[in-house]
Amino acid sequence: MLDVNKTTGAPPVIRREDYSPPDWLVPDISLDFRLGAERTIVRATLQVRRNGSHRRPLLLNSEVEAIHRVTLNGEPVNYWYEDQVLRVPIEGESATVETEVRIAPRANTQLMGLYESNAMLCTQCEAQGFRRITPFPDRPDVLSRYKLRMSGDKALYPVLLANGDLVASGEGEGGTHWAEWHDPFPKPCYLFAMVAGDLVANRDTFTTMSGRKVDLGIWVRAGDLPKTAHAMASLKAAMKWDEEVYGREYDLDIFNIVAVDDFNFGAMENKGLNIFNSRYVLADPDTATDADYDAIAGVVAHEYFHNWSGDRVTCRDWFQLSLKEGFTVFRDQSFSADMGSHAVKRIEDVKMLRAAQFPEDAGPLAHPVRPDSYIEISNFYTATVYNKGAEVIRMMHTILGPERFRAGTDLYFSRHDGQAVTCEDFVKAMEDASGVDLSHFRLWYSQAGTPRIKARLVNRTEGVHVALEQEVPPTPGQPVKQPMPIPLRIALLDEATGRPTDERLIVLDKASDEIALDGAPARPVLSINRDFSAPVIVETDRSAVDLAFLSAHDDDPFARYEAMQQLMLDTLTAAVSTGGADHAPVIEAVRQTLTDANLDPAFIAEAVLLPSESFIGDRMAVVDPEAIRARREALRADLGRTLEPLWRDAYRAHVANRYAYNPAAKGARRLKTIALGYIAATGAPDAAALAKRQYDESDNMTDRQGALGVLVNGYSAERDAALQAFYERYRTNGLVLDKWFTTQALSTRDDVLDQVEALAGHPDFTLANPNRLRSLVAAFSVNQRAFHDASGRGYRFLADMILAEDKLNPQTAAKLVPPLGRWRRFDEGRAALMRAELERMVATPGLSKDVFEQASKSLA
Ligand code: B3K
Ligand code: ZN
Repeated sequence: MLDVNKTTGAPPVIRREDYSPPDWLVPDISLDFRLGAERTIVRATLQVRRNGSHRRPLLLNSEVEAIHRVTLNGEPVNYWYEDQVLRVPIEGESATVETEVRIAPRANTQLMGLYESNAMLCTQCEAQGFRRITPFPDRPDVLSRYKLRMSGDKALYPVLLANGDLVASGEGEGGTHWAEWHDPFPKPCYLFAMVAGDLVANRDTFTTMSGRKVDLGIWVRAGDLPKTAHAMASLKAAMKWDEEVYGREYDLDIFNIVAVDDFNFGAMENKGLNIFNSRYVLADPDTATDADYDAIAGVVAHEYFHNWSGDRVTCRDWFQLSLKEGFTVFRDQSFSADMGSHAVKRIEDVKMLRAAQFPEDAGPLAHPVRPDSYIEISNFYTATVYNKGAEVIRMMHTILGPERFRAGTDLYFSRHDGQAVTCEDFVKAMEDASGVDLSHFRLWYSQAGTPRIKARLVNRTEGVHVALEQEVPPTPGQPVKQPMPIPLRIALLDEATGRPTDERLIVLDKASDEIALDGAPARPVLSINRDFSAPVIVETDRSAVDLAFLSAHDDDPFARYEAMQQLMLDTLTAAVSTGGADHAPVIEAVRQTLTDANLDPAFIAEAVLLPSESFIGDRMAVVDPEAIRARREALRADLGRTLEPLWRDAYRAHVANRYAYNPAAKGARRLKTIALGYIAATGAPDAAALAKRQYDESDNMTDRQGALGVLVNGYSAERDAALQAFYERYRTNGLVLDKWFTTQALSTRDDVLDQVEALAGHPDFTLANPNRLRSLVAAFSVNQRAFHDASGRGYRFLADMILAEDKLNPQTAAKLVPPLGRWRRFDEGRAALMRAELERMVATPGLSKDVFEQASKSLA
């Protein structure tokens, strides 16, 4: 139901400045669940305590099917239920409030609260799902100790799990059984979880740094057990890493993970009982790609790390979401870098930031890392809060250095253990532990928009200087910006020898500045924002020659990659605006990289890939999807043809013998398939056969999906045969079938829209499963050329899907809106068509506030 302002008809806006502490605390809660998929009865006993001196009633958020009973200190009470809030008048300073309600897990298509997925019952409470289970003050600064009892049919639900420790279990009447779980750590209700289902566990143990043994379990359906080894190895590695790098020890005797097929996002860090989208648990070489393996390790680590950064120290209110998410993403990125290649991981993280966060920061949905207002908090689990938030933490790490940063996190955890705190508390702990003043730095939390830096070298009589300017663009609600403190790692490379000067860190904190660089060589070339030290866009006056030089010599791997990307981007944007450009510098630079025997194949693979079509579009005043596609394909074909012998060498050199999952084998697989793509781009007559052979002979999903991804862009018989074979082989494996949908949605063929529309009518397509929906619809919306078809068909398709999904699952529907909000970046014809779809959505009766917020803000 849409809670609306009675005069304007719009749903209410929640503002950060309106925060006030809770009127009532709930130190203890006991829950009793009588489980059933059709109906579950929930009884809750809340011990409540007045917080401060006021006479206000106890307010409980409640979005349940039916409220059966409410009592106060054992007596019936005159409660009042309106606008999904249950108000209980209380005279004394403390009381016992009991409620009994009914909920309907099977009818819960929103997948928030208690719901059914594949015959299992499971929960999702963050951010505001607990109110769909039982009436409660559903806000993260109300922390409670939980006791839970659940009972249900033993045959349907042989396994009963919840947060904390199992304290008792037994048999009940009529084929039922029960279990009691107590969680000793006070927690906000968004971390509540329970699961009932027919599951088996991969069990293991971990001995903590103080010698305590922790029982680990990864719970899945029986047939999936062989696919849990990688998740378990990742979990143990993460537990060890958090002890070594942050001094954080696990605190309960049990840590469980449960895999669920129907899940709104990646996974959830509930205390002691993480619930995961099965795509971030299940893997074997036949069904999961290297990217899947890496993502599993990253997400398992992320959720585990939340045990401290999120659970032990949680958020005061939802505006502080980046307190736990930005910090935890930084922690998982650092973990994955330590487990593999720092250089490649940094490149991947920056690619992700540029693909998801930069466009958000440049569009109508731009918001600060710590937002000021929201209509629906689910819409703020964004790349800004997560990925830019992680960059903000990383910049503090860079400015303070690793030792002082660690002193800061130690202080943060000890000072705030068991509390619900703010981003400000985190920065304050960093300041207090390091003695470094971060007052100006706080702007990174409050100002939205990606800063743009202009940097150039200037010769002064005293020597070489770097001249810097910054500009932070206006964003909704923030027309004028202050200059930000921007940490930039800088070095100069000697054009004669290729040698770098010592790297130095400068912090640009004014609108413009000029900084002397000592010890400059005679012919210096600027290497800046090394390791991507700040999440900014850097413009320089470096020539194609300079960029090619850096792409061959820069000693910072990220800067080296970046020089090549910049060279490619400059070439492609020139080609799009003038209709043609000199490809030679790019071809030479790629040749150099491909033949540099000192480089790791995984790095080469990243370096030789052209920037994506959307990234090219992001750098243009008006995006021209057709021209971008045409010019990018022309450069790809030219690179393919001119360097064909090198691509064929690279292909042959990296045809792996047998599958192994390690950095070297992963890099070889990646470079091999990229080389295959370039061979196909030449139009070579044997390309389809080569790809089909890779498809047929591969012993792993990375190679198989890679081959399919190359074939799907062409018109060969091999393409149809491989797509058919893939479908037949994996039709019963939902996660792999998602790849089949995605690969087709990303095709560069002209008829992709027809294909996508047909796939939406495929019997295996469903709106009920968020993974499947995203595999087709979200994937299609990033296929720039196809989605932005001048007819507007792509826009209509997306809007139809959003409206259909909104009826089932508003949270997941709303996540699909942002591509339509980019209309300002396109020509008038496309902009009008995109706006028309947004207007159609906003005018739809019964629209959720989730989609309303995204669509109405996108129109503004
Ligand atoms: N904290 C959850 C995300 C919940 C999203 C709610 N809309 C997973 C994570 O970031 O670890
Ligand atoms: Zn998280």
